[in-house]
Amino acid sequence: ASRFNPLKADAHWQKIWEERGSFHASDDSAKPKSYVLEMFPYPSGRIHMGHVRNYTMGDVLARYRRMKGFEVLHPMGWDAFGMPAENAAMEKKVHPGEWTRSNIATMRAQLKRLGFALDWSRELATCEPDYYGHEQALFLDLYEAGLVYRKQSEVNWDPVDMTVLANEQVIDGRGWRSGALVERRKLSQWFLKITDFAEELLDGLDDLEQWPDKVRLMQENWIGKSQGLRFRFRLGEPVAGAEEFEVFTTRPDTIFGASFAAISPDHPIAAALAEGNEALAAFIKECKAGGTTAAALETAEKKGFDTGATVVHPFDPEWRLPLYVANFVLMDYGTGAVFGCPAHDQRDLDFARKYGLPVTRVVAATVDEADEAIGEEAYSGPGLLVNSRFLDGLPAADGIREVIHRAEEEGWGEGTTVWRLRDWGVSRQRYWGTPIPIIHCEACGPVPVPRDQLPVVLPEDVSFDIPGNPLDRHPSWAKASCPSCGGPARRETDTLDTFVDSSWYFIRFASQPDDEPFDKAVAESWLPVGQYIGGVEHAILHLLYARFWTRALKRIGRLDIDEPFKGLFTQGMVTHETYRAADGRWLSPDEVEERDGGLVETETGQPVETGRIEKMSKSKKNTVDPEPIVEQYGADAVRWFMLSDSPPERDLAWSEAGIEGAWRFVQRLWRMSEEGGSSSTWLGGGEDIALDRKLHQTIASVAVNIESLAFNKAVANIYALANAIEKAPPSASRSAALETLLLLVAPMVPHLAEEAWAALGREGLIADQAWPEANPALLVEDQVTIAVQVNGKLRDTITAPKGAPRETVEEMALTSEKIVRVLEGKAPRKVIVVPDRLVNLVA
Ligand code: ANZ
Ligand code: ZN
Repeated sequence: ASRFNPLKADAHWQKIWEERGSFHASDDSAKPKSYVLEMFPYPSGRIHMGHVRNYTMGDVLARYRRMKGFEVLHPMGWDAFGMPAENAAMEKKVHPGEWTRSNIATMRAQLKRLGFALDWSRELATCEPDYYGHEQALFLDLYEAGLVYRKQSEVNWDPVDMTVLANEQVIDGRGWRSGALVERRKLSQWFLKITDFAEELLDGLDDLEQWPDKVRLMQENWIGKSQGLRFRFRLGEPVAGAEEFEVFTTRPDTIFGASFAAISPDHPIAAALAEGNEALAAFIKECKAGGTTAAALETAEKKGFDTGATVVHPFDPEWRLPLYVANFVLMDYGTGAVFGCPAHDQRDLDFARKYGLPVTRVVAATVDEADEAIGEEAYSGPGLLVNSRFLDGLPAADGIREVIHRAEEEGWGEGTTVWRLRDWGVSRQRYWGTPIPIIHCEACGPVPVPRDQLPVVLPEDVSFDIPGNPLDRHPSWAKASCPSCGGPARRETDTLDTFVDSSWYFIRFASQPDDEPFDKAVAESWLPVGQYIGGVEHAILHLLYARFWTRALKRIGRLDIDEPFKGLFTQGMVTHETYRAADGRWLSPDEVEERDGGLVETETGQPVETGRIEKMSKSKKNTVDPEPIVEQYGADAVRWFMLSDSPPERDLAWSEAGIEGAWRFVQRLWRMSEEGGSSSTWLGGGEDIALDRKLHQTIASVAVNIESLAFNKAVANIYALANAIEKAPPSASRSAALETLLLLVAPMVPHLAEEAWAALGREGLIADQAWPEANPALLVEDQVTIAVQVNGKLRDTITAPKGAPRETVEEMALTSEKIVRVLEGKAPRKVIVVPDRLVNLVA
């Protein structure tokens, strides 16, 4: 037997697929269409194992669907704008474009080396004008439709990177890259009106049945629809003419547990009270120095300032609550003011303990527990209202309705719906992004760049010697004349958030004419994406933005699709053991080796401590570069291992043993296919019913498992079939099973499958074959027990597949050892077979 040589075979078949355009998706195919997409990579430098796993999964599905008769669109491209390219420019003095394009070249070659069934003719990179120019056109479409606006807004300012940070780039109040304490600043920013779509985006989640529940829930929470009450607190004494201010609460039922009121440091009343109160003014200033994000505020210590002012309880004119300015009250949420109920809100409880405010329980599991003290933890669960006057005894949910009702009746408040979702600020003070196609004229204000002047192309000659935005300080780029009045004007120097680029790339993959972003009819023929696969880290923002963008395009009549991604799958990570030297240094897997049964650092011979299995990351040095592994074992073994060990939604621990095992299985498949090569009875079968059954059950279950992305189960099905084939004696069934096995593994180990297919002398590419049909008659597993009688006396029982033919059962009975003995080796005079029940032999 020869060995399968992946180094030769991989390149050979990849070339053939490419020459034949095997994986080009045809827009006008008569076949049903299927769009399989994995989240496109950021060209950071090299492919990592996470990419390999992600793209292998998508590839198996894409290849399978082709075999099932679909016209499959399976494209690849590059999410190519973003900060790392600029950081590289600053650190390595290489132009962001050059850095990005050379990374793309490397990574493209690495992906090709894995033999993915991709339509490379549709490759795109978001950093090229032939992509972002169309994005600019879409931006202007939305602008004209009133879905884009500009406003002064407070941003997170990173004083070291000299840039605005998105909320998620602020970690514990510090810039995610620089680590500098984030400040607040006001800037004019462009916003997309995603809040206009809040209701649709929320309701649409109900229809996304093929999305993981956890992702739908994350989106739901992010959109954050809540019912509540806005009501007015009367001030004990007017403040600068104001007699009252509004608060927002989602728990009006807890109104009798209120022990203080609090307003944001940015609240106008806070500003009024601070006049002539230096301590308060200083407190407000201190609050403003922190980050603006909810997350930053959540982790920051809760602090307040007792203003000395009071408010009147809405249900009791005699009841006064102290008024605080508190750092945890956000100005741009609700009304920027709250009442605090320490017993039932943890933040309020921490606050109350700190400032010695009363804690009154107003919700309890039973009325008997009304006086049970609140300890360290606020109670936010359900229950009955207590210590609440006219609300006593009501379930909390009814209490909400009752208080809203009374407030509306008495005229001091109204029930409302409030959304957590904010409009999407898309301005970035960065070079390496899509230029915002706007020109600022002193006379006319912001004016859209005329369509015939698109794309607005980034200048090449920029310097990164000092931080900040190179577009801003470029000597000529920003100079323009106003499209409207012809007067002197200046280009917008902000670029778009890179999330905009990834909000519509899947549409451009589906259709990419030169003169417009996409052709409506062609795009609609492919969309929505049937199966989208990617990391759960994109569960909120990327998916929400893409959903928004799709709905916005629908609203302006450009694309008649509601949801961009019909099926979503979030795969687990690739993990690896971590290693540490005695002095605490992290060591990479190739810096350690086994000696005398223990791990040592190769260079020093010192013992190594094996740490936890963790996500592969540069910081822990536990990454394994796929490229040398592919060179050593071939693409198929790597692909097989990526699919085999863990359920795809779980983490996969990379191991030497795992890849070795995959390699052995690939070789085993090769040996089996070589010995099975003599059969000409293609899918004939019929000689070995048990094996036929096993085969057809495997055809069916592999299909089901690939369709539901349970790749590890499909792999297990294939192992079981391979074992059954190896145990079976030669027969037409066995030959047929061997060939079919190749079809079943073709989506997973496509190079080996092609090579074996060709070695068998079969016509055409295996990639172009139809998926085998499972014979339903062979899928019924049922075995029956059949009594064997000799002259009417029970002598033995045999088990046979239900519905087995007469001759098969007769043969089984006559070859039974017991029967042979009873008949003393003679043939019976007569054989009566009652199918599935009985064989009677007359001696
Ligand atoms: C009284 C109360 C009692 C509250 C209780 C909660 C529990 P979600 O559900 O996230 O919308 N809140 C309102 N506006 C705020 C602001 N600008 N900054 C900080 N917190 C604010 O949260 C709504 C709740 O968050 C509101 O209900 C309010 O506190 C607080 F047992 O009012 B609650
Ligand atoms: Zn003008």
